[in-house]
Amino acid sequence: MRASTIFALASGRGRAGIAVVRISGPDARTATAELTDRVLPVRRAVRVDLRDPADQELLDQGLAIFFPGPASFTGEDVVELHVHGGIAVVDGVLRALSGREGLRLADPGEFTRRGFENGKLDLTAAEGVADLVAAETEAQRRQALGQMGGALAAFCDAGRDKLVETLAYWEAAIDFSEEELPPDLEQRVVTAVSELSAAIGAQLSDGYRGERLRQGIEAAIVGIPNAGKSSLLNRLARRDAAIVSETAGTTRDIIEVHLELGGYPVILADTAGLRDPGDAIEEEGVRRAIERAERADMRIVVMDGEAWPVVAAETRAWITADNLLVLNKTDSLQSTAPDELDGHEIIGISAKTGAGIDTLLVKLEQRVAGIFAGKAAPIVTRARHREALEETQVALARFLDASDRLERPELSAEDLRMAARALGRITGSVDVEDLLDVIFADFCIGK
Ligand SMILES: Nc1nc2c(ncn2[C@@H]2O[C@H](COP(=O)(O)OP(=O)(O)OP(=O)(O)O)[C@@H](O)[C@H]2O)c(=O)[nH]1
Ligand SMILES: [Mg+2]
Repeated sequence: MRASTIFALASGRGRAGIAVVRISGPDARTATAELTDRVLPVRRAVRVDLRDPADQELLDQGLAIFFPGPASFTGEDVVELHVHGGIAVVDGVLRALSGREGLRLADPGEFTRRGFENGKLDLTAAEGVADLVAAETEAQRRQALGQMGGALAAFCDAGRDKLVETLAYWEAAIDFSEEELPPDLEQRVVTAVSELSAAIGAQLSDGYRGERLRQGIEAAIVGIPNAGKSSLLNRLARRDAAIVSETAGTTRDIIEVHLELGGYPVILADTAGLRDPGDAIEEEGVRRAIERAERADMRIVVMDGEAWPVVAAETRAWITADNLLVLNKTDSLQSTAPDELDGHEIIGISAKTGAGIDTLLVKLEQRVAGIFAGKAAPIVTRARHREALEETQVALARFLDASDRLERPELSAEDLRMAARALGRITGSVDVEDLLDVIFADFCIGK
């Protein structure tokens, strides 16, 4: 069946200097010819008048570039139209294209998916493209580029090659009688499998840094009502994201803002004040607050300076070396500002005046950087990778744990085969059809 030709706006929607419309498929060049009245040269930008083929109305003057397949992003013939980035211009061009026979609007991620299906990039690189487009901070960009560049794929491919080679040795044990076998065959295979298992184990024990970086590090603000948690969130976010009021128990839901701290993405959550709830809604708010604080990577415990030196029992439970202790409302403190509590440092701030916020930011940045600093860049960036590596580990362990493996070499060979398949699924080199819809649905249209 002849593949359909797809098109979409590849740049962001809205008003901009330039917008890029991408067309991919067998009719890309001819469809463009109908709009521009010229056959595009190969891989050279040319100035074109774009006209609606229906009535020859001028839509825009722009640039067109033709990338013949297979040396293109999708592996198919691709045309890029660079037009003025106005909503009416883009709509006009898309409408003119949609009127062409054999052309249709692309699904989310369809360009990259075609690239994958045509062998232009493996699954991990495709995910890297999506992550790069979504990257909001330097560290995320670096990680996405690493994955696009094949950091994870290289690890999986090397592991898989090693397994295939080992499997060939092992299958010799099936085909030959015990006397004919080299005496160290079993040992060699066991050593190779152990080494691979150790290498995967090292990647899995990465503290989930890759996933945390991709999604953002979670930080939660906790404390009793009226301590000034929402005021602090607004201060750090530099906008009025949460409602602040003198009524204790104002915040009920979790309110999230995205921050960049020292190049790392942080999702900061404001939570309901901890106390004996007055009603069912507050009860649910407190439950959510505790749940979020427990699962967060970092916690900022806010104490009320107006109550100092009294620290509420609800707050006491969170005073640990792991958490950042903040005393708010230092502007209305009755006594001198304390610098520690139970041996833990206290950072004095005023969410109202902004005093101490810079110090708090430095401490936060140190903590965030501490999660990543000095460690090799993680290559596992999604739950999908982790699950497949864990599955590989389980199969390898089954092989290593079977002391009777030489008596039943076929079963043990199957363990190695399963491990190789699980590794292969990460890059998409084996049976992934069922995964593709899920992975590419993550993309935006035009990618
Ligand atoms: N003087 C002073 N007042 C503050 C400061 N920070 C917050 N407040 C006031 O304290 C009150 C409570 O502030 P919120 O930020 O709503 O407190 P909260 O911890 O979010 O309270 P709940 O949502 O009820 O848990 C408001 O009246 C704020 O204006 C501060 O640094 N100094
Ligand atoms: Mg609040």
